[in-house]
Amino acid sequence: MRSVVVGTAGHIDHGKTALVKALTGIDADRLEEEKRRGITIDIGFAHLELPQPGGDTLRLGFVDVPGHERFVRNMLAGIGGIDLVLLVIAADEGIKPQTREHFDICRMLAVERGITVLTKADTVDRDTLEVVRLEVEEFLRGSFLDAARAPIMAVSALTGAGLDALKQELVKVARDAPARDSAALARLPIDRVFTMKGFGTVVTGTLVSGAIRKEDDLEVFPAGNRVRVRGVQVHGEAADQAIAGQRTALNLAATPAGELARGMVLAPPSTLRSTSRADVSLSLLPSARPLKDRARVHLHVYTAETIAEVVLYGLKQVAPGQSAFAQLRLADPMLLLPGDRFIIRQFSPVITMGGGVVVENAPPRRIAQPEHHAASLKDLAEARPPRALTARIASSGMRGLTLDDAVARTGQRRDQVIDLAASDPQIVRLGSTLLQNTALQQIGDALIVALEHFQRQNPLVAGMSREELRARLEDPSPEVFDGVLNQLVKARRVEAAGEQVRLPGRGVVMKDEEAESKRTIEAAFSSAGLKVPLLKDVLGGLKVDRVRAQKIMTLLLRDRILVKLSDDLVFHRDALAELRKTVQAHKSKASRIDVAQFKDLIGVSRKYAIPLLEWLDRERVTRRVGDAREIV
Ligand SMILES: Nc1nc2c(ncn2[C@@H]2O[C@H](COP(=O)(O)OP(=O)(O)O)[C@@H](O)[C@H]2O)c(=O)[nH]1
Ligand SMILES: [Mg+2]
Repeated sequence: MRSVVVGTAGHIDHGKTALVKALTGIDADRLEEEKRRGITIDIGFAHLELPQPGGDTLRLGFVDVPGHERFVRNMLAGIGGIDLVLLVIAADEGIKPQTREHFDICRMLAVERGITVLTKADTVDRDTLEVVRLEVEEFLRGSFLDAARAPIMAVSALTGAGLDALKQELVKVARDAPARDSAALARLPIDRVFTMKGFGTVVTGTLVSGAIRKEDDLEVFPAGNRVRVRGVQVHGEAADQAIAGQRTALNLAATPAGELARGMVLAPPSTLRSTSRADVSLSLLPSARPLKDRARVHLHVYTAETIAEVVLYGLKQVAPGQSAFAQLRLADPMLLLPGDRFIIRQFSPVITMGGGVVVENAPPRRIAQPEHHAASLKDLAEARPPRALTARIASSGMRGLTLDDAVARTGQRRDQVIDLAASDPQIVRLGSTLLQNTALQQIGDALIVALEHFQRQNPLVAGMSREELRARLEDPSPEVFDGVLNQLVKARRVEAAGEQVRLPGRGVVMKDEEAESKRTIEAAFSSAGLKVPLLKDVLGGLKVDRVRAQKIMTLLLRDRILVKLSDDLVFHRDALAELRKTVQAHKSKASRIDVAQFKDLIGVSRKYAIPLLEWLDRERVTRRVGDAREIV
């Protein structure tokens, strides 16, 4: 069964609510005040099932919006996420200000299809109807509702004339509407929250992507709290799940209605992130005033609204009718994803001035070259999944993009991201990081250059420690660094031994007496256990001179064969490993140990005991508590 969401648009009193009622039998004006005053104040809802050719049923969810200029912000909460629009124009009045404003909003939100409906056809004669039709055709020329593509239909909600033809046309237009992405992560912008006797809290909205099932846990954005779905309703009927493109009601367990509000969004927990900054492409209406850099505007995205500062990239202002890339800085965080459409309204007086599309929801904080940045945004703006992911990985350069970031920045599920990455030969996955093959090669080349440089400068040193080498590069994550290094080792471009990395065949060339001295030093410390000799005594007894002896020491320390705990205390790594075991084993007898007990346990003097205990603290084998140690 196919579901589409239909929105109304048009000037007040042009017959939107009457049309929805004539089509569905449902009065979308649900508020007491709306009924009393006879005008729509907030968005209302209705639904209709129509048979489709081929026997399948089409489900239409209607969002009826207010036409009054004072309630445009309510209209905006309803119109985001619709699949097609009914642009309603009364035959006896023709085009009015909110006909224009609502139509502009639909265009800015990139609504792609709809039907223009001339209502109240019963109130005018045939000639007048034709005049209005011509006026409307002229008004729509070149737009998505151009009469050459989208029909203009005359109806009367009073007499029912034209309603059947309109229903048939709805089936046709709905058939061409592309299905929303039900495979992506679910997102439900909340448009209503209420309490139902015997049920508890209910929220409704148009599910813009993904699917929501009974018993799902969801996160509330931007608040961050969790809710559980006790029940799902689609088009007023209980369902096991709601899928993208459906008007959806969720009954939430143990969540007071006061914790939720229009503008919040529900999505799977720990996947997406709210943001206070977004890079966007925006356009101004020809009727708008110029938009200055740093101007404040009202921002509307789906059912949410906040105030945003518009920071232009390399421009002083945007002229009416023009487009530009900009960063929006939001007064309140929102959940935004690339491709989300938005409307901006002038700060004061509040009138619609333009709209656009979110390009990036995690833009860099500092932009060194705004023009260059705008160009890269152009690439990203044009990229739809799966290209959107590839483009983001490309722009992440040598740092790469983690799977978590990829999910939060594209709205694709983790397994989709993994599959996309796996199917693209240009992309490599190292653990949880994705990066471009070319970036991987760049890191590899930079690593070799750093290593060559180091070994030229330090001919007596066998190699570089992994950490030091990583620090010389543009700070790749440990898993990227390890991945690159492993590849280089496999390709025999470098050699890795424990902590040390070196160019092949570039081990230290030692003279015989140096090699012998190295063995002597190591043996002296190895055999001493924790009762180590004084460093100067060991060095003094070598066959090589002081400078060489010092270099050999440096080597042993760099390779972590020896570990220095203070100026004159050096231990062999095996002795320290032994110490660690002894202390850990002691835990079965006592979880605490004081200095005296420690001295007894390992048989050393206080002079040794203190630095050793401090080393154990640093290694997190023990934790200092007062004068004693807790064994962790
Ligand atoms: N004669 C006639 N009156 C209509 C028709 N459709 C709506 N109306 C009347 O026009 C007024 C405004 O209609 P409504 O649906 O509330 O307009 P909305 O503000 O666009 O929702 C109401 O008094 C309706 O009864 C129609 O097709 N024919
Ligand atoms: Mg109405």
